[in-house]
Amino acid sequence: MKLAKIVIVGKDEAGKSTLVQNIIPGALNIERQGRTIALDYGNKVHGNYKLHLFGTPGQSRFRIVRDVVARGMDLAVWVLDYSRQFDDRDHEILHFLTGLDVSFIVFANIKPGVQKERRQVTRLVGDPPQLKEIIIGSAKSGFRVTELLDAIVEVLNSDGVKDSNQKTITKETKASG
Ligand SMILES: Nc1nc2c(ncn2[C@@H]2O[C@H](COP(=O)(O)OP(=O)(O)O)[C@@H](O)[C@H]2O)c(=O)[nH]1
Ligand SMILES: [Mg+2]
Repeated sequence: MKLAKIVIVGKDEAGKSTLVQNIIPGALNIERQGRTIALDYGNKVHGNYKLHLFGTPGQSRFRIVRDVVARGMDLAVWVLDYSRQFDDRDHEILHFLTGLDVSFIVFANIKPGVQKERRQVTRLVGDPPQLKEIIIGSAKSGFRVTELLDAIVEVLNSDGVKDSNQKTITKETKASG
């Protein structure tokens, strides 16, 4: 079993904490009045990985927390609520993600009344090399959350994540499950 650190980013109210709770019911959430101020944390075994999921705060004044939590991550999941304007905070996140040598997956969260189209996501975020997958789903209902976990494991396997003793990087083909 390999370990992976997955960091969930996105602006406030995108659905990051909801997603972590959906994947790991009862996951730790450090919040104040509903706002994540430090992090969400939970772990889950999926495929050949134990995934350690860290949700980060979305408000820009807590950006430092995100940057610290993100250190050493193996993969990022960007929860994007595109029922709202793609604004400066989204551009900041895009800039953050494309400035790193780490793969990311966009989880486009369905909120009511949104046209959920993949090409709308690529219109917003472009097609940077780090972007490996776009999953359109719902953090709240759990729609396509299993597909998100499958995609996480698939990207980790194709990136070749360091195993627990760090250093060794193994490129390997997708394992079953
Ligand atoms: N309808 C709907 N609402 C959602 C969904 N995901 C999150 N929400 C709501 O959006 C709000 C913000 O969610 P939260 O997980 O706290 O966002 P965070 O700030 O990114 O952690 C909450 O009221 C959630 O119930 C979803 O998939 N569908
Ligand atoms: Mg939160």
